[in-house]
Amino acid sequence: MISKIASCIFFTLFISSICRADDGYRLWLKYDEIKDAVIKKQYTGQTRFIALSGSSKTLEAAAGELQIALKGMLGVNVPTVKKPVAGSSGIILEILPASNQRIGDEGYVISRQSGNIHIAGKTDAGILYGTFALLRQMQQNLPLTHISIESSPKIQLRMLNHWDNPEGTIERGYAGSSLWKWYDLPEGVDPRYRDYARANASIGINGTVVNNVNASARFLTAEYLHKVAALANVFRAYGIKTYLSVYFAAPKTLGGLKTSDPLDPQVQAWWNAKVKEIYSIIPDFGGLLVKANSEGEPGPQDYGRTHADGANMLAEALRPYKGVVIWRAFVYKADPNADRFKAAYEEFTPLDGKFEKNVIVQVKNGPIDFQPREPFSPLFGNMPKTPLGMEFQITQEYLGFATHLVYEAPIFKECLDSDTYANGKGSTVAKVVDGSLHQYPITAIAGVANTGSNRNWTGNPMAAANWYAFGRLAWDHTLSAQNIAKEWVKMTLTSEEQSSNRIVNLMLKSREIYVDYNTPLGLSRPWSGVHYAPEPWQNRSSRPDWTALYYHRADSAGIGFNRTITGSDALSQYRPEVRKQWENPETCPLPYLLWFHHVSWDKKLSNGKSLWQELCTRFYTGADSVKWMQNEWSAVKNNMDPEMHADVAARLEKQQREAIWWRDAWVLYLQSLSKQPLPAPFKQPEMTLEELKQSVNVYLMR
Ligand code: GCV
Repeated sequence: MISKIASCIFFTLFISSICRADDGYRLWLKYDEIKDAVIKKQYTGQTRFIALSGSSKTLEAAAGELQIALKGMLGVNVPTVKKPVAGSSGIILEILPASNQRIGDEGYVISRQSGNIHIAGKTDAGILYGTFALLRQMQQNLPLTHISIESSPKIQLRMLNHWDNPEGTIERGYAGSSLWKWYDLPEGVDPRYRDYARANASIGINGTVVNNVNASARFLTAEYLHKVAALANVFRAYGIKTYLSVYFAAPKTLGGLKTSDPLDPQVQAWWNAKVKEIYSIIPDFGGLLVKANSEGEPGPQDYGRTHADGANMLAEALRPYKGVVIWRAFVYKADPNADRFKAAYEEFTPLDGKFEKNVIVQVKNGPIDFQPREPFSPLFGNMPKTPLGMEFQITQEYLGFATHLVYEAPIFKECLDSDTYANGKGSTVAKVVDGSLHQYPITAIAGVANTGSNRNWTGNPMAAANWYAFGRLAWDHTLSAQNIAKEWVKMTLTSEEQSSNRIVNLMLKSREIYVDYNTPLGLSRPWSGVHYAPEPWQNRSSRPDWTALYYHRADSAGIGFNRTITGSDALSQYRPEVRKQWENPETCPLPYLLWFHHVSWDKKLSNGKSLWQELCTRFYTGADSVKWMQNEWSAVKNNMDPEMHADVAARLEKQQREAIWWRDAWVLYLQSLSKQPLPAPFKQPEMTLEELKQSVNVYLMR
């Protein structure tokens, strides 16, 4: 029997959402009534019952989801039964034997047999994923008559990383405050947690790290562990394990020990006891995520130990419970002579093979920090004996927060499809991460979440597509950015064909447009500050690698960071096939040019323009293209919810202004160095450089 309470919660939220304009709360799980009468009739005839023989919270969740969805889409109350009803057609949820070779543990098979739709999996979670896959088909009004889908995730741990703090703020969060109401927990359990779990399960996410990697030791107190347990209790039915980020110095600060040295037996004993306590409170706890010796966080190097020493100590504590350590490779030192690009490789490759079996090293997609475009991190392909997990950022720290529309699937795909050449041609980053290249025993992918307390979860309703795309690619990295966008748009915005195609096209172009006005030709901007306003002139900070100049190196001769052998030689961290292409400015792809070369303003590029002309062209066409985005968006107005349309339209308007702001800041600043006129037909910005700097200062004022 389906838990009445659970159905009731879903239903209340669901109905309250459909009674008003679309506020985005339902994300891609809208289940609006199907307008096409023929399809509706077909579906109704094919889904007269839901048969489930077993019983578990996960199966109840699957059946409950089907009931809500069918009620919404078809307007019928579909009963759950123990056995298929003879003479009628329905959906059968069934467990496959563990020996089944066709699918993995979390995989599913959807098939048509004797008039019924079978959703089969080796585990209840597999059936739940299959259920959502079926609903995805129905929400797109695809025929079910010969449905035959078989799918298993390519990566084992598919996680969200929340950078949420105990007081409710979110580091780099742009959609309100934390979803987790720490002060109400563990007694107060917001029904929204279940909807969060539903959304994640629908895209195959099976793990969530609930707190910031800049971790507060508070999360390790019994008080907070019980709060986290209350969340885990909700997530469990949806196949989601809960993880925590930990503060490496907790043995000292929380445990009162004299040290947090990972090789100190007392420290090991402290972590052993702490982990035991965690599992006594959260029996299916997933493991620990650690940011150590990075940006001021404590770590094993504080005691002259290595990252492996630190990770292995935690691994030992977690091993009895089959928990994992996820150790981040995001490290760099404040050395004015070093190239930050090289830091992670230099610190981690010597440790390859030195980590315990239950350790995963989590690597950001690029070598620096979630830039609008980065080459893939050279760690991928260079640690064959250490499982490397991928860390993408879904939240738009460098992508215009919740204002600018940037569809991120092309960013994720670009990295996953990059060839590391580690084992010859075709050794893509995706094959490293899914374990197939080096036969990693555990595989993981994480996305830094963009969710928050805003009613629509992600601030910009279009940013929900990035959450969706991350999950879909974490499940199957071979999916295309276009198909993912199509699914999402149909389920979320509009099923009208022309409008849907228009929005998909707009989404697919959005990232390149952003790069053009923001960081074209391989520029980057991880300089300190809020990561929103243009400040290419910024040259003062507590550390050199937190200035803009450190990254773009613009001067009177040209612009870009020389990472060839005559410069920092970061390129030597890549395989020869990659290095050879990128080290030669003539063959280096234009999108990466300034990542690797300091190029003179007059240098003729492969397209015949000088660097200066090409940069200006990108800045101007990028900013102009936002106008095009606005027009495209206007054109779909009549085919989608007006409230949601207006919300995005307003954000695009601001994006348009800010694209010009970025364009002008770069152009004026670079012009002061290049001393070149703007190429025709571009017009000189209205503000002077000084006025523009002033406008940024005002923006940054507290
Ligand atoms: C959680 C960047 C961000 C920080 C973030 C850090 C990290 O530096 O600006 O906010 O800290 O990356 O990934 O650890």
